[in-house]
Amino acid sequence: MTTTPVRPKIAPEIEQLPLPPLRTSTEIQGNILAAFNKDFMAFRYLRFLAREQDGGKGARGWLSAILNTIAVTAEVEDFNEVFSLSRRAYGHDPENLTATWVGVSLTYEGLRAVAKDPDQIEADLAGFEAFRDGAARRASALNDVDESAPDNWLFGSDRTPVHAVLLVAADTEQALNRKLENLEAAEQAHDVALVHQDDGRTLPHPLTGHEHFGYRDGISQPGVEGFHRADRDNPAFRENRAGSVLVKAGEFVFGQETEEPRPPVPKWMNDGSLQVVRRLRQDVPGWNKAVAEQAAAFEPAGFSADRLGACLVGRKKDGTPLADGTHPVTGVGSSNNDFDYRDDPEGAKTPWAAHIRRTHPRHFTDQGHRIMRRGIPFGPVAERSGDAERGLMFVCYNTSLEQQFEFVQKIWSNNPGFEPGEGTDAANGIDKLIGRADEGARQDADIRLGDGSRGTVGMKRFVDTTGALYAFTPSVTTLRLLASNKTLPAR
Ligand code: N7H
Repeated sequence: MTTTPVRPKIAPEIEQLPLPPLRTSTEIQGNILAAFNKDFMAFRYLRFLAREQDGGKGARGWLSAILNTIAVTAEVEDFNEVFSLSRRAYGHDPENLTATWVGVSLTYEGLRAVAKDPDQIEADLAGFEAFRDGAARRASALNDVDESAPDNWLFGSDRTPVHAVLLVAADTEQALNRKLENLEAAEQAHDVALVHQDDGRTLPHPLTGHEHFGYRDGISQPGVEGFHRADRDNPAFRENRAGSVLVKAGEFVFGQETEEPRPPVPKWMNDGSLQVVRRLRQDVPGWNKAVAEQAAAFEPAGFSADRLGACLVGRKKDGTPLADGTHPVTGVGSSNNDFDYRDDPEGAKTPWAAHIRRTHPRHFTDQGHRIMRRGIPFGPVAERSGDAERGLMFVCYNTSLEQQFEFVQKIWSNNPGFEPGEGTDAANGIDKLIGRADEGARQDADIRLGDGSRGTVGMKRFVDTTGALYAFTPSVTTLRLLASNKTLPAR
């Protein structure tokens, strides 16, 4: 019998190595470790209408109906690997290679509504305070106030509670709509109501791969031990991704080793993750105008808006970091992430206020505060439709909201007294892209560059939270147990 190889053999030696253990997981849902890298996405926030009358029967029926459409790590990464190998081998996207993926997550209330024993959920999650509270109750601690307050949210507030979230990802609008029709039918059949839907879209050329302020996104991600291979010469880093440190898998998936010891979790949480979804509206004309005005006040005169924008992000619009690279380019893959801030303790090249430095201070901190980002823009580009809303559907996965997502937002981005470690004088203001300090604290950021350029950026934030939630993304086994009303395995 002849078999046709699925993958192009551009690197036979690597092809023959055994796959890392998590790479073949059919338990861990897609998008946690293996990204839903698709141009068309829908976020459906759902509520179980009949849970009080039927004791969760409808919700379980719905879960059973969608179970076999849930994408898992192995299939998503197989697809992504073939896709990128073909791109590298032939220089263009492979033809006729498409896939539509669905992921499902449950909020704390959603889990309690579906589970056979809601008291068990409550007891098992006693240590997960942020998840139990939900995003709306954590809003004021994260300074989601005024325009960003839950009262104004499209989903996730007390007015707009959510039990489940579906992420649907496809290659074309038609494929996405076809899948959405099936999902809608399942919802209707089981008394599941749509609270709100967001549509994520990759921006059109020339902004493809960039977000609405114009900056290239999706460059820096943690590598994951047991999912990505280690680089042969630098085993602390991911293969073919210079600068991408390998982080313990337990930071993103329950049941695996974490960077620092954490209390054990019940068995039913294994192979699951905590998902953060934030609909972050961006005021693009407001940002552009303010950055130009603030740059004009810098000394000496002539400091450009582009340069200030790059200082606030830490990268130029094309993704080039302000930091110098650590190693010369030696192999395949992009080197635009191969840097740290070791030679720049004062922020003379990459200001401490820069978004990428604030959200990941690299060697100034340990790896216990990393997040796996899976965002996609929503809304039309600013020049095409001035009035419509636009922004970023920010999604990330982690296993401790307190130590990871909330830590980054609150202890780092929002904090004018930010202390990354000893030997630095970094308390020079907040992350002006996403940060907001406590009321009464300083809301600005000082920038003092090596060439003597200097100024203080006092503009307001042009990113508002317009919906948010925390959800649990269970393993396939746990989804099955929930759907069939079985008892969940404890510790
Ligand atoms: Fe951020 N932006 O377009 O300016 N982000 N981000 N982010 N972000 C990053 O390196 C952006 C947000 C992180 O490892 C880049 O991939 C925008 C939140 C982290 O070096 C750009 C919004 C949080 C990193 C942006 C937004 C983070 C990162 C550079 C909201 C967490 C990696 C591209 C509208 C609380 C840092 C890249 C590293 C990178 C933008 C939100 C975190 C361009 C517009 C809410 C950890």
